[in-house]
Order: sequence, then structure tokens, then C-alpha cells
Amino acid sequence: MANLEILTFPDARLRRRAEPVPSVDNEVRQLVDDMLETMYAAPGIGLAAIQVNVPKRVVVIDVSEDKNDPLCLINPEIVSHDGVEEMEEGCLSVPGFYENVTRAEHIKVSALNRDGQPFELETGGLLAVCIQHEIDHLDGKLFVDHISILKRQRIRRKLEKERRQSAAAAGTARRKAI
Ligand code: GNR
Ligand code: NI
Repeated sequence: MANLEILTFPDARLRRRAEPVPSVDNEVRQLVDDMLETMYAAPGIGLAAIQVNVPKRVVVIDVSEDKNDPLCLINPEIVSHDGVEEMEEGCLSVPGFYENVTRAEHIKVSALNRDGQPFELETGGLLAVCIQHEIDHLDGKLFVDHISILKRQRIRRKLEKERRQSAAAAGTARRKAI
């Protein structure tokens, strides 16, 4: 298992459209296991492969209280949806920022599981929100695309500044070490 590095907004690699998985083989299962470890370590309630720089349609989720109910969705598709609901969202690729996003309240989703078997899931609440958030990632979308341009720019500037500062700090540490 491996704890993978998570890309952060505004990294252009998060904007790619992920490719469907043609067959669920051992390589895909290894990716799923590494993604679960990365998600639990972060900690987060979901993770899309594109966030760890793998442009494949693979998602892991665990919205359980005790973090003991992992869910894996490969090639997920929303079959039907109804209702609208607003919920505050965060994202491991947009660390430290939380905004309200409006999405479908209930969804029916089809996907393949870790064994490559097809299944359908009908759900609402946080799980439905999380699945929609993750499918957005697979299409190169982030929750900040659902908020105002002004808020998105503010978040981008702050994260770019943080990145510059941590890069500068790393440079200082390296020079001191030499
Ligand atoms: O950990 C996460 N929490 C969360 C909260 C509300 C709505 C969506 C999410 S998903 C997020 C993890 C993540 O970034 N997945 O892509
Ligand atoms: Ni996210």
C-alpha cells in the first residue's frame, strides 16, 4: 500500500477528463487500495484517481462514522436523479476552503466494484453529494466551479500564495542543510 500525493487546485492536471477502465485487473485493484489508504490518511470521505494524478475513472468513498465501510466505484454513471439539495463541501484538492454547493438530492448510480462486477446504488444525503463530487472530478470539475467566479479567484490566489511560500520555505531549509 502507498500513501499517494494529492494534487491541489489550480493544478492543470485536475482538469483532465479521466478515461474509463477497460477491465478491472490487479493493477486497478492496487490503485483502489492505495487510494483508500490515501483517503483515510488525509483524512477525507472520498477520493478520485485524478486527484492522485491517475486519469482513470476510479473513485473510493467512505462516509461511515467509524471509517470501516469502504466503497469503490469504477466507471460510475448517474442513471437518474431527483430533487435539489444544498450542502457545504470541501475537497482534498482545495485544502482549507468550504462552500455551499447545490446538487441533486437523490441519485441512482451504476458502476463496477473492486471485483469488476456491475452494481447499482440508490442513495441520498452525504453519500449522494460525495458521489456527485467525485464524478465531477472524473470530468475535470471541482466544487469551486459551482461557486461564484469571485470566490473561486479568491481561493485560487490564496492557494497560489501558500504554494509560493512553502516552496520558498523548502528552499531556505535546503540552503541551511547545505
Ligand atoms: O473529504 C471530503 N469531504 C467532503 C465534504 C462534503 C462534500 C464532498 C466532500 S469530498 C471530500 C474529499 C474529496 O476531495 N474528494 O474528492
Ligand atoms: Ni474533491
